[in-house]
Amino acid sequence: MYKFAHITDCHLGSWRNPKLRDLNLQAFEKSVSISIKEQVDFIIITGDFFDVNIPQLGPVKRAVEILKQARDSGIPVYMIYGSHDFNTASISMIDILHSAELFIKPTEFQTDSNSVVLKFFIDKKTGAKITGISGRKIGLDKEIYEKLDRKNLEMEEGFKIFLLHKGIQEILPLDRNFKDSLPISFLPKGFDYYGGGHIHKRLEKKIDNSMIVYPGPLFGSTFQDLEETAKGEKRGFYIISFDKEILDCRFIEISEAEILYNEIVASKWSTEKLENEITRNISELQVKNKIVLLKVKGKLIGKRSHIDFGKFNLDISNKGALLSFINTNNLSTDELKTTAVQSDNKLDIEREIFHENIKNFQSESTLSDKLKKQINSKLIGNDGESLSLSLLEILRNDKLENENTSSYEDRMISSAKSVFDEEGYFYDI
Ligand SMILES: [Mn+2]
Repeated sequence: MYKFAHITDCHLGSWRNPKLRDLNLQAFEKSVSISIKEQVDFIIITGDFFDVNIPQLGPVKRAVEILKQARDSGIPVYMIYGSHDFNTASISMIDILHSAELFIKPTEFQTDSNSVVLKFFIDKKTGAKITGISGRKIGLDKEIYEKLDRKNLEMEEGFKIFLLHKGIQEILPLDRNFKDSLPISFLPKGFDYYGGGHIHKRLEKKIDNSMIVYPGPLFGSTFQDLEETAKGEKRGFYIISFDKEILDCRFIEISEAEILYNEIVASKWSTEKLENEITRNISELQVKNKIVLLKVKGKLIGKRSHIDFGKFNLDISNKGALLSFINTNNLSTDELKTTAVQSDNKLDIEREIFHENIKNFQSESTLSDKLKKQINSKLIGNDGESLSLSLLEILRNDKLENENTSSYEDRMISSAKSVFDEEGYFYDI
């Protein structure tokens, strides 16, 4: 009997928050160390290994070390790319790992105008025949599937695995809208195992003698992922046992941190009422060592800016939470009234809008009085208006061609800081 592990959607390097970024890397490390302990014969990874095509070097170093652990244990890794991993216009980090032979990419094909002929990669030890198609940005891989020479693949004898980074319409749950999926008829029939990535939900289905498995992300890369984990979605990977056919599919849960999700729905509440409800809610929560997600939604009478959400975050942290996030995206208020402006040119209109809205500005109550005073002197009135206009000017800069999101963000942040440099930083001494 042989075994392989199926891991997907690691999104290594995702999360700006260092604790979350680390938990995500830990989840990957754990999945590989369990695979080594279980003595699997090989590992398959079905895309979105990295979160962006040029990730930060810290997570890359960890990823390389972990992949090397598998290699040193004699376990080959077969990996296809996901839509997040690469950019067709330039070299991506994943290509460098591939050049260093940290994994095998079983996606080679020959093509002419009418057909795409995929090549099988035969795993030396087990004889398993592996092939697959990497995911691309929406739609670009559709042509490959349309022209795929399925007959050749179907005629091949032996234990066969097909890897894809795309949803299959027939097995996706109906209650959610998944973009970018294909009908099952586009896939070659009769493979023993179809390993899927891209869908951030665990799916498992047997059709005739074939198993179709989407393990879902190892940890998750968005707040929606974490919210679903908190609501009971299990995260992890699969270990599959086989000889001439599949003998067993086992899901291994990876849970690096408990996630607590809570919702507060305001129904035309005053700011005082909402503040009291949040305080009561927080006092009742058991948050120790948990990631806390608090969603505050509904309708508020009064100004949202009068509620100091930063303070509530601090309260949750002080109770021992690992991390806390308060999401107020769906909290509507009547504070965003239309601002009437008189001017007819863009710059004056912008200045007037800042002039009107800056009146609502309030600094966070947890700051020291000294700091508040400094902040107020810079951010309110005419100074505040000039500062806002300079920042707006910087925000007009678009992402450059081939510039990835994190270097774009770094560039924007350092330009924005230069505005504060001229004006003077805020010091709490
Ligand atoms: Mn993904």
